[in-house]
Amino acid sequence: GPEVVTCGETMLLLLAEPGVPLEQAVHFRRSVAGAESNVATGLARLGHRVRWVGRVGEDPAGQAVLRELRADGVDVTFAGVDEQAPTGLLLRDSHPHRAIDVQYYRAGSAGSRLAPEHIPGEALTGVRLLHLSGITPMLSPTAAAATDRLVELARAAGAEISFDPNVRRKLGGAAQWAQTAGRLLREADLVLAGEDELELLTARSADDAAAELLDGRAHTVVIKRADRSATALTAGGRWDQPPYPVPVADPVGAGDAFAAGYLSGRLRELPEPRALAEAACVAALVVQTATDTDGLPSAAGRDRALAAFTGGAD
Ligand code: KDG
Repeated sequence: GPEVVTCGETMLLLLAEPGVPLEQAVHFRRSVAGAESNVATGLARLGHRVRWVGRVGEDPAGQAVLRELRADGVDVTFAGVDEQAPTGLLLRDSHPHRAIDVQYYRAGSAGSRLAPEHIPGEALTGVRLLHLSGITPMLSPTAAAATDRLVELARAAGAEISFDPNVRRKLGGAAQWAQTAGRLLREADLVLAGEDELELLTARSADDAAAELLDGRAHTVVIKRADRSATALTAGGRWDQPPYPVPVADPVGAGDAFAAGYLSGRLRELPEPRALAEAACVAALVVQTATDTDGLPSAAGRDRALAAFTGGAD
């Protein structure tokens, strides 16, 4: 069985040709996108056994989503097909500097109709880690109830819970994010969050929020900063990780790549600085390529890149 389970909505992505604003774009590349399945793909390529749970429509987009996940070795045994609703779509452009235009066509989608009854108890049997994001509970009340069920199942299985808020302002206002994702934030054993996200969800500075989470359930909080550096905080100390300098082609997916890199390090019980370095390395590989997942490396690819980034010093 899998070591890791993730759950969320995965959509068909239509990505405009590089640099062209969405409104002007004529040529699109088809890919798949979903924060949690991006993490699953990242972990699978790094050699971990990982399962994605979610719903797609009974349509070609849904087939494409499942086929791509399967091709990367992600277990989709517990992915479901909704005969009444379509697979969600995401259209976006990409640009290294200006803000990226993301348009969702996901209201009422199959993924957003996820509900607790779609998650059988066996979905988490023997699992070490459940990874969730704040997007899923923001999709619908039934999807929020599904994340509650996953949290219960993870606890019953003795699995850890990692959480990335992944705040997407198009999915709701600040108060709704604070309430809905804030609840999951406090259930997590391991938090990976942007500085601004921690501020939004807790109405405190990121450092105060981290201290409070560490006083609660969390054993580790990783804060990702706007300058792309990161800090890991635990009861045992604090470690800073600078970003590896690379040319950015498409920054979307960097957070998911960072999470996959970091969680892989933690699953292999590496020391904190090494897990952070691997996280930064995987993120640096993903931002150099188009789509959310093109740049996600194999374990060997990660090790080669990290050796190059650190001058072979590690
Ligand atoms: O994390 C990258 C995501 O933004 C993308 O894959 C789509 O899940 C997605 C979302 O809801 O924005």
